[in-house]
Amino acid sequence: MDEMKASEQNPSCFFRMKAVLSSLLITLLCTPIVNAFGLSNICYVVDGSGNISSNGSLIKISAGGQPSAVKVSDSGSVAVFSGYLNCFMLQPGLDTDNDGLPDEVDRDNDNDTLKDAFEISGSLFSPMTATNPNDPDSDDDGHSDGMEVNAQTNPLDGNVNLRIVGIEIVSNQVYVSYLARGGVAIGKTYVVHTSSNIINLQPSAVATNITPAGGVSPWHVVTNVYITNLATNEINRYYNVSTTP
Ligand SMILES: [Ca+2]
Ligand SMILES: [Ca+2]
Ligand SMILES: [Ca+2]
Ligand SMILES: [Ca+2]
Repeated sequence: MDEMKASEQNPSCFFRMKAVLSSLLITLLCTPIVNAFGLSNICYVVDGSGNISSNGSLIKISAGGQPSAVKVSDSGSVAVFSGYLNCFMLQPGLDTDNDGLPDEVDRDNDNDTLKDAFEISGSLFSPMTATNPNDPDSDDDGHSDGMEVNAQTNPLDGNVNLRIVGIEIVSNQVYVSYLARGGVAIGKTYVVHTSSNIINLQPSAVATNITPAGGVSPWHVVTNVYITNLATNEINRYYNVSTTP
């Protein structure tokens, strides 16, 4: 789409300038003009299942499950489809994640392990939640969009991610509190690991197949607590919480 724009702008610029400037000077002048306006706003319509319109064209959009209609152009005519419009900026030649692939050919602009198409559609989150294809951490909470897919935490809420929020010792018992997702079947269970040595960390699972209950729809955030007895003469112990799969 952007290469087409550049090729359309170059000839018009060339012919406009040809009468007064040499072709070499035209090239020098026109190239930065095209680049300066090369920042494109790419838009997709996303349907109720998180599917985006094919090849970026605004056609074949399912009407299922959408709250309102969006008018889009369909081969020159105007049609009404249901869905939501999602846009992001694409600058040809920019390599957002410095992996050697410019954004226009990189399927994962920001290297957060979520492909651009999934970020636009939001279909890997439940509920469906679009993220920024040009920002590896859309809510700036230190947990990448890809990590938040794995944990099924809200990628647009910087206060919520999978993390331990407290470790307390009360009456010879250890309370390990962590933010989790409860109440709904998301295909994830939680695992608590522990280790006595953070330098040579070799954690072992002490609790598996944890399925927290509760939380408020749609993200069902809960503070879950793992409780264990404090070992005799124990000085240091470290904990880690993860999801499976
Ligand atoms: Ca890249
Ligand atoms: Ca990405
Ligand atoms: Ca992202
Ligand atoms: Ca995040």
